[in-house]
Amino acid sequence: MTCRICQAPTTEILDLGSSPPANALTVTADEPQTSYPLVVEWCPSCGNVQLRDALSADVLYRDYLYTTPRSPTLDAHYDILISYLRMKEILNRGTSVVEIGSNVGHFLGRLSHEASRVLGVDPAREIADEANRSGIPTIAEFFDSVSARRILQDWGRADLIVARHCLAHNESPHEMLAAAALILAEGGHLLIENAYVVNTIENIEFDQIYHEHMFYYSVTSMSALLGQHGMRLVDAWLTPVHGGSIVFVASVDDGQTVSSRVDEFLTSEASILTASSFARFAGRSHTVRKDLRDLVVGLRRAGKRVYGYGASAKGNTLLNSSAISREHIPYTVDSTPMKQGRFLPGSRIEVIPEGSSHPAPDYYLLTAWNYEAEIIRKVRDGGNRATRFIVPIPSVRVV
Ligand code: DWN
Repeated sequence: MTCRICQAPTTEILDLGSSPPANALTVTADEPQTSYPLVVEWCPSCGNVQLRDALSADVLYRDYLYTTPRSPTLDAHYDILISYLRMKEILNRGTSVVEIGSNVGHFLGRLSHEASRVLGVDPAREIADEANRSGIPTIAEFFDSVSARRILQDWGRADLIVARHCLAHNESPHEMLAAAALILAEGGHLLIENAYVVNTIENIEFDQIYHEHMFYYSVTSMSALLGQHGMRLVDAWLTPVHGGSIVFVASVDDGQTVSSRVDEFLTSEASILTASSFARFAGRSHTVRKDLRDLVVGLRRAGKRVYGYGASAKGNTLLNSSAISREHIPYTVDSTPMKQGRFLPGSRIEVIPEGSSHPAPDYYLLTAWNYEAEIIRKVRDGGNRATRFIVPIPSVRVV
């Protein structure tokens, strides 16, 4: 296939079979579902890692169910982001901020106390409505050159454009960056955050591979992408959220000082983003999938009850690629009202509220392992001292 960043030929890394979109939870357990291939490939020329098959944004996002959870882990991350932006003098009381993929506006709500004005852009209609009800001005549109022109006309330019966990979620990042260039004020900045491909392959986070994640960025590939749009990477740093993410800071102003971290990442990635690293990632992914299925099947055969914890997108890749279904795990607990009562795509596991009346299981499979400490603390503080936890990534273990 062809790299969507630099058009060079790509090499297949991992084929996880076909599955429905990770957030396509169904209303009934037998609702027909369409499955699509999940094949990851790598571009040796620019370092880009991408899905071979990109689904249309309408299929993925118009009736989207993921709402950012209220989480101490994420709140602490928002504090770090805001402190960084203020320290770098990118954010102050006069700053105009647009957030792409703003979801229900948790982060934008925090930024609204630090900036002069904020605007959210999110294509999921129900989620945008929820953000507006909570006072975060949000337009229910995809961020592209059409919506950008309307923002420019109706709202004005942005000194800061935030794109957390959404630039990887779009078949054409070129369209998003071209649209960003239309509304970015002179001397403005972009803050882009996504899962970091080095964490994905080194921590065997194959469950980060799902149809929404069309790109798996590195400093190498992000630099190549930004360069095609007259933008420069001026800083990059790691954060542990969502299993290990990277924050990119870009500017169109050539006079900006570039942090030494950028070159340090480029150097380290040159020895990590290699064919042998990807082959090791693929091999260890197969091992985790087999170990997880063997453990869950064995526990079921021994009469143990296993529930999922967290109806996460990554959890659906973990379950479906490990051939684990509702015959092994009858329920998954989740805090998201829109997900409760629905059924997970592919596995057809029913989603039930946290603290539901169902008796606690013998084991929770942490399909939201990125909140391991927070979830275990919540379960224990709730008086459940018996249920044990299966943590699947980077290798299957019981705690
Ligand atoms: O890139 C993306 C990341 C940032 O968020 C999106 N494509 C979609 C989404 O991925 P995810 O669904 O894997 O994200 P989370 O935030 O890891 O999902 C956690 C799930 O667990 C949510 O449905 C909420 C739920 N949860 C819960 O039930 N109790 C979460 C916490 C913290 C809890 O205490």
